[in-house]
Amino acid sequence: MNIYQNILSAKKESKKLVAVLIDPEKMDLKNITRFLKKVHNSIATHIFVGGSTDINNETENLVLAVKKETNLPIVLFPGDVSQITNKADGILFLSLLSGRNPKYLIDQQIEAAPILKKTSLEIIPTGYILIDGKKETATQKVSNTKPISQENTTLILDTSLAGEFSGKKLIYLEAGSGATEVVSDIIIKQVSKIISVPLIIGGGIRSKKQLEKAFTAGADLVVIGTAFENDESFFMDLKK
Ligand code: 1GP
Repeated sequence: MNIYQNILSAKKESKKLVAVLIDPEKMDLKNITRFLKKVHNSIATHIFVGGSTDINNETENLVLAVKKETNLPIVLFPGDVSQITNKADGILFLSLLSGRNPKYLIDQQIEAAPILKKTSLEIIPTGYILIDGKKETATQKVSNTKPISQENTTLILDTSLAGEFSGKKLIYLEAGSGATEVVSDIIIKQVSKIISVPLIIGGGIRSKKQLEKAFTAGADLVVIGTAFENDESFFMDLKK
């Protein structure tokens, strides 16, 4: 499975991708079969696993449970180095480019490197950029960094470009889990125009309308977590 090549091909063919984000702290393993049935009946193309924290070290168990029942690619979206498991298919190797906290710019990556070297995970370098979603999010708290204001388009564009020029294969604009304001279509439009690597958008997307708006603006892959956790009937709107 070559996750990145598939994302690139999808972008080329203008096929839009949807990742369901499963947070190991929130998903009860007992519900995984029922949950995945809904995922499989929906337009979801990827499963992301991760959260800002995973206090009980549930990531590996969750990945194993998901893997048993899906053929969709399972991609780690880790809050930190403790959430790495070889049982997944790939990992977003994130650098928090919007922040100035060395821990999330390079320290965690150095700690992760020797662990990743021993795995067969597909490593996908990703520039992770927090955008103000009008709600203090877990990522902000944990990373002790501030998001970029949606008004500061220049900084968002320059940060995205700097990410691409430093070799990031994906740029991820993140309004934060449960954001009350999603990344605006104006920003998505401008960033997707200026970068040539695929663009991921996430944070606060709760309706098909918002999802389509993000796609029309230029998102290649949209990540949805909270909307499925709170109301699984949302999957009905995203039926194949
Ligand atoms: C958060 O981008 C993801 O890391 C998804 O956000 O939970 O708001 O869908 P939501």
